[in-house]
Amino acid sequence: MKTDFDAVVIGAGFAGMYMLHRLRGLGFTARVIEAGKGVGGTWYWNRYPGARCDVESVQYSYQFSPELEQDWEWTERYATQPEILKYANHVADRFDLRRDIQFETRVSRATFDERDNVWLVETDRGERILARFVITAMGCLSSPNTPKIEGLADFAGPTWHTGNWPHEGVDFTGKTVGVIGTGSSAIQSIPIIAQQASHLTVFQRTANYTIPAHNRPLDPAYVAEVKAHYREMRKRAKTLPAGIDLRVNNVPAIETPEEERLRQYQERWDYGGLGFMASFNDLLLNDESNRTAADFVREKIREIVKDPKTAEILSPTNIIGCKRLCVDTGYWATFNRPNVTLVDIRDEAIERITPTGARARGQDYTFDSLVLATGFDAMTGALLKVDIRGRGGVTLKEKWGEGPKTYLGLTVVGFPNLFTITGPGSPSVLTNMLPSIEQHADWIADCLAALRDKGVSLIEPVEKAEAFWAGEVGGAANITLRSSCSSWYVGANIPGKPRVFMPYIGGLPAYIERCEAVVAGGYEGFALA
Ligand code: N01
Repeated sequence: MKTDFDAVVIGAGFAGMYMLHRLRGLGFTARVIEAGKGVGGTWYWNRYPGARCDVESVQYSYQFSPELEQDWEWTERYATQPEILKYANHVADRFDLRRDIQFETRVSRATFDERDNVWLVETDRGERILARFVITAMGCLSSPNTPKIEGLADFAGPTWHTGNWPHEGVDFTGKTVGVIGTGSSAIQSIPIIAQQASHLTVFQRTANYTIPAHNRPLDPAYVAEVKAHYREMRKRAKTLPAGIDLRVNNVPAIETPEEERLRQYQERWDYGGLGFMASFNDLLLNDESNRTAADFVREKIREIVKDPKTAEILSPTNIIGCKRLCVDTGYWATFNRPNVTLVDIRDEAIERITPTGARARGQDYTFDSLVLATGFDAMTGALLKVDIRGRGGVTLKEKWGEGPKTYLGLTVVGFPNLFTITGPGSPSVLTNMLPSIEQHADWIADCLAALRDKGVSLIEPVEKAEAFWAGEVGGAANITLRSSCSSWYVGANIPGKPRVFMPYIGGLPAYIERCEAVVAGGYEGFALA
């Protein structure tokens, strides 16, 4: 049957953009459908004050084009959201991507037609597009979570979600502001909002760990050095579980004398960033080891935060690195400011939002602007917002009723010719997203080319393979302490969401090896027709 395109790609963030580039390079026709007015995905929507990536800029970048790597200049150790968005736009221009991207359009439904083996993709503009393949590139953290707090709609002032920030920006000068949440987005924005606002009230449900960024402008000599050795750096990164080239101290904390342990933590605290968790190799495997790292950070909080009661409330009690570790600039010290109030809502949820603020712990807090830094319906949220229907009219929502199941995080039984870039069951959010995206897009592109060469029109994983992968994902999760807390990794932030550790935590090298073995085995685990 004649289709409009070989593939429809949903989303024009880094995943959709690179997918389009690869498909075009292989001579496939593709249409990318994007809800925003521009490219950039997460960096298009998350424009809150202080937004930046906490993977270092020289690593949080595409590696498919050596020319792009050499030409682009990152200016800071951790790139700001505007700089990353500029980069995304540069890539779109450089590779002439926009002509195949349809902006300001949402895919509302995608239905697999079993008779003709095609996908019918419908949009909120009323279009009906036929394609052989559907490739989702919607991001893992792109469906903002607005909690159901009583009275939220009655708040008299403006309410913003960090994940859907106004493009013209928000000036908090002279405003009184309430922030709900203390995850990465809050930890980045709170220091800046506190500097602008006349008063800031922070509502904290779970105290979080954060490590100083020690962000700085990049030294041209360092950049030249990176550029001269980009290939080696990328190669090293691929050998490490998170796909980030950082120094791993491959010894257990538990077997290290206390003095040396503290020296190691201090060195990494001074260096800054996510590498703190690579101080030892057992921090996410052994409770006791983990406690040594957590104690170190709690001690830092006590040193920085002057009021002991506030320091105590800010001190996390859970496993460090269980929820996503944060990276900050001046977060703890912000709570020494006289214009900042911390409200501990761990044991008592906010009673209600009132027209002039919030009522919590029997007290009224007033503010004229409200910031919801309340995160996302992670990994499955964006996928399930689209009405995706596979064989027999079964929806993806029905299929994933008890939690997502995929083969390699890339494909789903009952949904032939559907690929999910960085889908649940992939390492994605536990890794540097850019190389993970490229690995997925490359795998999909190569797969489509192989199918074409073989004259195969249909690919679908078999039950056994999907069950095997679910076992691998669950098995890997059970070994680590990361599955032990109420994080978005397990869907705990969304009431009613099945509690399943969604990403694959076995590490990028093991994952890549598996993906390559599947191909070498003639697409082992898939039925080809
Ligand atoms: O969201 P979060 P985020 N009442 O889910 C609280 C990536 N990211 O946008 O922990 C009160 O982490 C919630 O409390 P609790 C990164 O992967 C990266 O900050 O559920 N509070 C929590 O404190 C990150 O992990 C970067 O108890 C409520 C907060 O809101 C992910 O995105 C920057 C509540 C949500 O924290 C998500 O980060 C930013 C309620 N009803 C984000 N509901 C960088 O690269 C939720 N909360 C730097």
